[in-house]
Amino acid sequence: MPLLEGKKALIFGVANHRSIAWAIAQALAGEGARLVLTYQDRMEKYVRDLAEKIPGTEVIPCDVQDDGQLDAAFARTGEIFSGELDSLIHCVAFAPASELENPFLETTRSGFHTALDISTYSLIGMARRAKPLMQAKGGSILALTYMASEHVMPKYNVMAVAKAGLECSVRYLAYELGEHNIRVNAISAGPLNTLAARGISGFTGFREQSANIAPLRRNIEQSEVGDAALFLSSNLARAITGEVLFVDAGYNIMGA
Ligand code: 0WE
Repeated sequence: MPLLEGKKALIFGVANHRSIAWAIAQALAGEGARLVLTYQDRMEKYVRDLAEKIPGTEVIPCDVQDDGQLDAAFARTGEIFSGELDSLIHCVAFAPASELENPFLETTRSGFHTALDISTYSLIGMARRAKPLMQAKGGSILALTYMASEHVMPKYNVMAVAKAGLECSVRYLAYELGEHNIRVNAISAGPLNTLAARGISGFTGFREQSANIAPLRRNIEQSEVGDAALFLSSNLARAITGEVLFVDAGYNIMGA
């Protein structure tokens, strides 16, 4: 039997065919999951075109900075999935470009606010709304993080603070939702060529360098994050919660 036969998944963060969220969508659907994808306004066309590749997939708008839109997205998801949700996938992050270019010392109050609102608080807001849909049978919540939350990576700046907060939120959510058999985990992915990474100067060189250092001597692919997400979303990971799983070809273990 497929790993996610009849399971219902809600995925935030598909922007285009390169999105990690899209790789996760394909991995979950490949094992029998039904999907709802949310999109940010300007990405509607890309997300609709992608959704058509997976029959039965529904697409709904959601700006994660707007509580009303989060309410509406979870209400609609409840309607589509008859009041049940098994898997919630959070693949959303943003900091204003200037905050990733300027020195960390120059981080603005508004840039900090935007980065932590979109990249960190949104997980808490989503988890609270997912709880009533998952309460009956339990469920899985998964977010994406990055190693720069623990080790300095030049220019990741306020996003590192946001990811540190996200990982800590994963632990607190795992604690509070555990009694409902709702598991909360994160995947810390190695660098991938996505829309989010393309806005970063010197990213290609950075990826080449990571491949040389990583024990597996290569970079990762989106599908490898998709497969790890499938595992964490499935019954195979039923005793795993509050965890950050590195999917980075081993890069994070290196000291030199
Ligand atoms: O989490 C990320 C990127 C997130 C991101 C990217 C952008 C670019 C466009 C957040 N906000 C924005 N804002 C924009 O205007 N990654 C893990 C990819 C990434 O970003 C880096 C990296 C890597 C890897 C930034 C500096 C150094 C390495």
